[in-house]
Amino acid sequence: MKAPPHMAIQWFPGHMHLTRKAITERIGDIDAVIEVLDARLPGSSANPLLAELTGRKPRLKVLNKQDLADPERTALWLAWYQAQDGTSAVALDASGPAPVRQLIADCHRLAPHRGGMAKPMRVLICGVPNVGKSTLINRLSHKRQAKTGDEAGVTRQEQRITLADDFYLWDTPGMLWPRIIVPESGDHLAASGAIGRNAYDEELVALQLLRRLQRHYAPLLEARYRLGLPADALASLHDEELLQAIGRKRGAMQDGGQVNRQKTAEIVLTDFRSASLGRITLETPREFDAWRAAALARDAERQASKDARRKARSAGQGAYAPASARKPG
Ligand SMILES: Nc1nc2c(ncn2[C@@H]2O[C@H](COP(=O)(O)OP(=O)(O)OP(=O)(O)O)[C@@H](O)[C@H]2O)c(=O)[nH]1
Ligand SMILES: [Mg+2]
Repeated sequence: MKAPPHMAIQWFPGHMHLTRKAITERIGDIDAVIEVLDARLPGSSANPLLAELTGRKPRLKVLNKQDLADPERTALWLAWYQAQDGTSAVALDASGPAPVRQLIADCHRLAPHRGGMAKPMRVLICGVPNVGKSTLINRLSHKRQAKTGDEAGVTRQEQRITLADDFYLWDTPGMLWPRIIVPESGDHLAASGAIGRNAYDEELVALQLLRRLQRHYAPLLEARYRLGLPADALASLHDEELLQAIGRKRGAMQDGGQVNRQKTAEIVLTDFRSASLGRITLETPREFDAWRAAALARDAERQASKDARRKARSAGQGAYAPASARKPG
């Protein structure tokens, strides 16, 4: 079955429920929370429930995979977060020799009363699946203590990692939230690899990704696929035509000489994920804010009309019970 144009991911596997529960139970003994975001989609990879789950614990946002993201946009996001009260944010590359150890100093700054054997620092690391939590932890501890892998859902259980005698980290399984209200976020999370392969339609996600790229990164598309089109012509192609053109160029054909759309979609997604297309960020703070505002407005409207229908129904039942429902007098 095909998903609607913006796929709804109604998805909350069991281990995510457990993670949510584990965070709630653990949070009392935590001194700081590191929220790992994907620098290619900082808004969409931020868990809207996190504030609720972590209460008033000091939080640090890490924009990870900055090596894959557009540096100009990463600067926009950092400025955006830093302008918010009580929020610190840094951009990192957990897989490279970046100044990851600066994070340790950041945690001490966030929770200055902690440290020493009697009061060890306890830091919880959370974020969506596949964003690089375990990689970051391994980099911090200089050891391969946490299992990592290039797919969603590698870490299955909360795990405590000892960084030093007075510094503990908790690695948690990647977590999504029960309902993704902003449709663009669902698409971006799927494109980034945060969502298990079977929970979305690759063709639809690739088409949406191509539309985003046409708008902001047409020259990168041309550089990668050599379609022989000037940037403005490429940007105005129908997404479906663009997919077809890429498929033909890449020889992703099927019997009968037609383009294999599934295979082409996979090529586009792989090229985005590996940054073979170049360094790309799918959203700016302003765009994301506008999407969220629109989504919340649509949601409120839906809720209001649902409430109105329910009210009408119950009023109807009270005042005009159908004859069949009345007891014969
Ligand atoms: N290019 C790049 N790749 C990264 C970075 N950090 C992590 N990765 C890769 O991203 C993939 C996922 O990393 P993990 O550390 O397993 O991610 P996780 O957040 O622990 O994932 P789950 O346990 O599934 O929730 C791996 O293939 C890592 O090598 C980064 O900063 N840059
Ligand atoms: Mg992990």
